[in-house]
Amino acid sequence: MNYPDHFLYKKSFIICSLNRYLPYDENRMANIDPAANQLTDFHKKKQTPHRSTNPHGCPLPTLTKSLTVGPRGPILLQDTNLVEHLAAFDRERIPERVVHAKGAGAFGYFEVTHDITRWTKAAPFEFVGKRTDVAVRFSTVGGESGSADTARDPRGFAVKLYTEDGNWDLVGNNTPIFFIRDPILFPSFIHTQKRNPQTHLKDPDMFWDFISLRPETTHQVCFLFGDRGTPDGYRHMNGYGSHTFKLVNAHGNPVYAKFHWKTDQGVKNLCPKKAHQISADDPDYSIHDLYNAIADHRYPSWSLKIQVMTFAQAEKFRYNPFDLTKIWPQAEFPLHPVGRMVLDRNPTSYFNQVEQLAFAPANMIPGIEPSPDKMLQGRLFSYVDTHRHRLGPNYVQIPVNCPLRSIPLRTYNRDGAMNVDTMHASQLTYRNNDGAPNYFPNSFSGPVETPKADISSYTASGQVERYNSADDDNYSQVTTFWNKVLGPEERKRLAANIGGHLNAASPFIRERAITNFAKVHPDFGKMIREKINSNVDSNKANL
Ligand code: HDE
Repeated sequence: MNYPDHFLYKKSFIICSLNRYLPYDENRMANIDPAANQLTDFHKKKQTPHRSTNPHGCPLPTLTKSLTVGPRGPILLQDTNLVEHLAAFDRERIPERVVHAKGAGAFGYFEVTHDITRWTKAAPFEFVGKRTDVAVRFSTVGGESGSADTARDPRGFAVKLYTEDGNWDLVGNNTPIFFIRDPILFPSFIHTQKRNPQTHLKDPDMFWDFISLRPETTHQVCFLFGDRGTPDGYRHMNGYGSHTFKLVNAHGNPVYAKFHWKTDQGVKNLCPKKAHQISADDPDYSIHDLYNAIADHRYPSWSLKIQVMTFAQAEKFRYNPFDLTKIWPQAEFPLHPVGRMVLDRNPTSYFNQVEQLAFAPANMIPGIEPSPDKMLQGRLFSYVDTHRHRLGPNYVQIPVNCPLRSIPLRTYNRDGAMNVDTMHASQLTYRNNDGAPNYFPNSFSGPVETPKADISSYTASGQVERYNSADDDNYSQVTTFWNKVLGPEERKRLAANIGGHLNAASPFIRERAITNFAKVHPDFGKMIREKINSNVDSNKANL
């Protein structure tokens, strides 16, 4: 039998959730790879098959024989079941996410463990012990939907909380900071992480050209090329809301805050060699690991903590507290415990519940508001825009995106492509608004306004201008990171990882990048240069 490579690999080895290599069949028999057993488990539950139907519910006489004139064809157009089958297949794929295309999803709940109502009136934090349903999607960023899970890349950490005041999406990463601080640079930045439009290859020149021309990327690059750049699956990494948000309490008093999800499994990373090996052996390692942990009832959890900054502190703070390339020092802004998120349910349809899962930083609820962070402001637009393109204008009616706890849901929006709000209403909360008027104001008990849900008022003033933030202190926090956070071995690994990658860029780009890293610390630049030189020497030795 001519198995594709992927099958051969599965037959011989599989990386089980315990992170050991075991022969595939042993894993199966020991039932420690529930993902691999999915079909067998289905078969055990369902001994007698259902009849198959076409999508309109009509029984199918055959699934293997087209309708032809004579045994050799041609095929009749009358074989509408064949036509329907091929047409559905032709349309199976939707556009993948332009970034974060590869990912894994799961469901569970968030539970409040500590009262934070002095800072926010947001529904999920109403009282200690309150539980809110969540949907989570973890992802890599740069690769396509078939790319390897263990690539060096930031990881997405997106959480949707289904609250009574609507869905709140905290769409973060596994890093507390980001590469850039002005959203106008995002498309260019992402282009440099993706493929060269002529060669369709990843291009180290593009990557390092941009990075070295925009030194505000330095801080995040040091996370990316450090140990945390290759986390061991999704369960062993922290998540961060990253931006500064505004929290508002029931009296309308605001503070600024940052969200941190701390993994209860402990942070665990893969060394570059192992990450590389796994990318060949099990490119879906992280999906596999998450699925099996949940199927085995080893439910992963994260503790939510927040940092809080008052408006008075923000005003006097020594740098821009809304700059996404910088952290807030925990010595000055300590972490306050809030609650715990547990993932205890796997998706039953990857496509419906994960591929079509749509997060948007704009989805905020009363008690949580945007700060002036320019990056966050840019994101408020971008996500809903991409969903309309990727999933269609009524993407919120896809059950996983529906604000299921916000009942009754009443909107003056109507119709549009794929509006299904009256179909099987038991699942959905729209139901054409039960016949309520579709205009406002009206005299017929149409849904009314909720002034209390409005954002807290604030003053904004300043000269309208395009401000250049390129040199807004790009190095001092990175220097602290190098001097105080990293130990000698971590520094060596960071410099070696950067040197190994930078080596592939053109010499003038390399020089510019080394000059930037040397501004963090002269040793840093020196160690990167040494790594590059050692690569050159070993290349010569290999000739
Ligand atoms: Fe995203 N980002 N992003 N991003 N992002 C998307 O939305 C965008 C940024 C993040 O599992 C896209 O639905 C802009 C920061 C995650 O479905 C897109 C900017 C952070 C996910 C988009 C940023 C993120 C996305 C692509 C700069 C961490 C995956 C598909 C202003 C704090 C969510 C989609 C999921 C996805 C735009 C920067 C996290 C194109 C314009 C900073 C976790 O809309």
